[in-house]
Amino acid sequence: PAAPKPLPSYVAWKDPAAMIVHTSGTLETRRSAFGTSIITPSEQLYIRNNLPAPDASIVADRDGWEIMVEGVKAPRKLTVRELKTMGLETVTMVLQCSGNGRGLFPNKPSGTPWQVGAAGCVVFSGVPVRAVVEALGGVAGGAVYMTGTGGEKLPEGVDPKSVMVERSVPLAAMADALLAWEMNGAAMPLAHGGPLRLIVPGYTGVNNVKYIKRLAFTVEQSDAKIQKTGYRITPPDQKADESQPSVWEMGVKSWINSPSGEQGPLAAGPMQVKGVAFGGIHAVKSVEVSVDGGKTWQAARFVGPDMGRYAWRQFVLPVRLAAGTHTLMSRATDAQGNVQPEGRVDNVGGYNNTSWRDHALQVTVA
Ligand code: MSS
Repeated sequence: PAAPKPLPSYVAWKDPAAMIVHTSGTLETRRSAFGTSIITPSEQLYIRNNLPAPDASIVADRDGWEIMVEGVKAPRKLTVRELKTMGLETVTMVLQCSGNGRGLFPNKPSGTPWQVGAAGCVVFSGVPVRAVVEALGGVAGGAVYMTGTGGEKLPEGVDPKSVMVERSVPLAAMADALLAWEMNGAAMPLAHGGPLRLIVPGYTGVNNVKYIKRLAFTVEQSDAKIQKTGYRITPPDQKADESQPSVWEMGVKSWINSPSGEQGPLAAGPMQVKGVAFGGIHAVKSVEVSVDGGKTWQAARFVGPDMGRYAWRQFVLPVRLAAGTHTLMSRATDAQGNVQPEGRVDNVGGYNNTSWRDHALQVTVA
């Protein structure tokens, strides 16, 4: 096998043993690296950059970073220093790429073949967007979307709209959204969007715009390519267009992290089946585990504190496995009674794979 790719220099501080480097802009957390203490350490959190990360000079003066707020009664530029006077909230949440699980689609859609590791559970702190909006007189008439623009320098000689990271989400998402400057108890790393990142709990990764330089309340969705035709649930064999659902809210999902089968045959006898479960936009309520390929299911137990609606919960089920091959899988239910589906919704981009069958693990017991 080819030697593992080294960490790109802008994320040289990541834990190399925990990461699978797909490309310089796509790094996945190894299944075996998810511990059982809920929070994903920043050094082990996945990375997805649609554009090269900005220069480190943008975090030299974090408090001086400016964001333009538009589509409010009193639009204006605000510095992070000013935002810090306007409010403070903390949210623990699952940050998950829209394409997490793409590598489990049998037809191998183009894009990074993520397994389960384009996700993590992290703590963000910042000012609630609604506090900022209130301070600026409220949302201006007619706006139904919240649109965030990333602060990357765009490559020259190409249409800016074709590359810029600008995402619109329904205005309702403002209720729990933050402009965050801190992650996991430290200043927001540049690679994760420092100095300032838009946080939209319950929505897929792409909607959480890094190095945000503009927040606008808009009547229309952004006309950037990443919004218009990118990140849409495009049916197989069709072309992406604006009539198809945008990849926004996350659905109920779970997977097993251990035993992973990665370390070769397991010793027969007692073992703890462990994994993560989350509801996406709703809280997760319960999770079941099957060790016989989905024929029978047993309720697993959540371990550790409940960190709120948007966080994942880790689960455990003690089992005894005899010699042979076993298929392990998990299936979560959210607080609204939505059950993680057996199948996936096929789509060109390979987005939103929550299928419990696709996430099954084969383990060999000797
Ligand atoms: N933002 C910006 N500005 N840029 C870019 O590139 N990306 C996306 C988000 N945001 C971007 C942004 C994506 S796509 C994702 S996932 C996320 O981010 C990730 O994060 P981290 O921190 O992990 O890297 Mo898919 O849906």
